[in-house]
Amino acid sequence: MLQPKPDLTRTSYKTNANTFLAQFSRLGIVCLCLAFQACSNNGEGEQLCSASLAEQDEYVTIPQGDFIMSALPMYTEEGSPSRVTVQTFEIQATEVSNSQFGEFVTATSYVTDAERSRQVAEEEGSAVFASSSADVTMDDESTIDQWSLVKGATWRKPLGSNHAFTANPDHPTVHVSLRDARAYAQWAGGRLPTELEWEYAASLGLPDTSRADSGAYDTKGDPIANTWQGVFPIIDSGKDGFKGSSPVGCFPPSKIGLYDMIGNVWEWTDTPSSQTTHLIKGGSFLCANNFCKRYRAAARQSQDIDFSTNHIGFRLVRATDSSL
Ligand SMILES: [Ca+2]
Repeated sequence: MLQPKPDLTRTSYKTNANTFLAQFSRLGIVCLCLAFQACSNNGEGEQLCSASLAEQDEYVTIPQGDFIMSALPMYTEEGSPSRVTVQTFEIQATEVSNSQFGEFVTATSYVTDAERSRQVAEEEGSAVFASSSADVTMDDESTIDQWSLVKGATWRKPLGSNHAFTANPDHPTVHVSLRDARAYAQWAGGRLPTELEWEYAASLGLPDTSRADSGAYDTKGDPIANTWQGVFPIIDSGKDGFKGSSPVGCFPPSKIGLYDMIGNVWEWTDTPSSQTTHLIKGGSFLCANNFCKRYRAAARQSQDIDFSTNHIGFRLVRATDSSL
């Protein structure tokens, strides 16, 4: 049965997690979460990384072909399956990393929307989610246990300027708006993928297109992408090796050599869903079985184009040499 689309607008980022906390508290599931925590690992997992730094700059050629878009839909907004044809293009093997985005900022002195909002409006900021189980250093006064709008949360300081945590160069860059992602793309000589291109590339790489979650879990139920294991938003067991984002390319590549198409961070597309929103794809480290099974190629989410969060990044596409 299809499930309704959640309301994830700018203001509701603060309320969704609170609602779930209240529900789970009433059900007494906190005890269950403590059990999860007892058996969780430390979430570091850096040793799992398989993509080399060189692969951060690589593109994979996607051949012309057709595929079933919106296959195995799970939520209302995903619509119905349909066969569509896609022209050839190239797509980045990994999500754009902080290191790559930093090169762009150094070269252009670009200022992101999240950085601008910190300067111009008291109520503005970028959305941050950090659970109490996240492996980051926080002081007592600024601990965040659900979504919050945080002034000073930027790609440089994903949890805000008051936190000691500084962006890892190899993690996907986050707190980027659509404008920010497009600016990087123009500088780097690429563009953002359409939803069609993104979903086609993700689908080609799935281990088993007959299983909706085959990009996130293997046939034994073990994670093969960075999502959330445990009861969202209370406890992330980190069974996949990471609580929060992971360095780009830390999980096995897809069948066609793409990393993190499923999970890690959502990715901007250049496909609008309204006058003020664009579609994001792929799910993130916050997608959990009990809340957001959007760790699938067909999943789609609308996102305010001038807004940013710590679980949305992007990757680029470009024309193939033969089509230039
Ligand atoms: Ca994870």
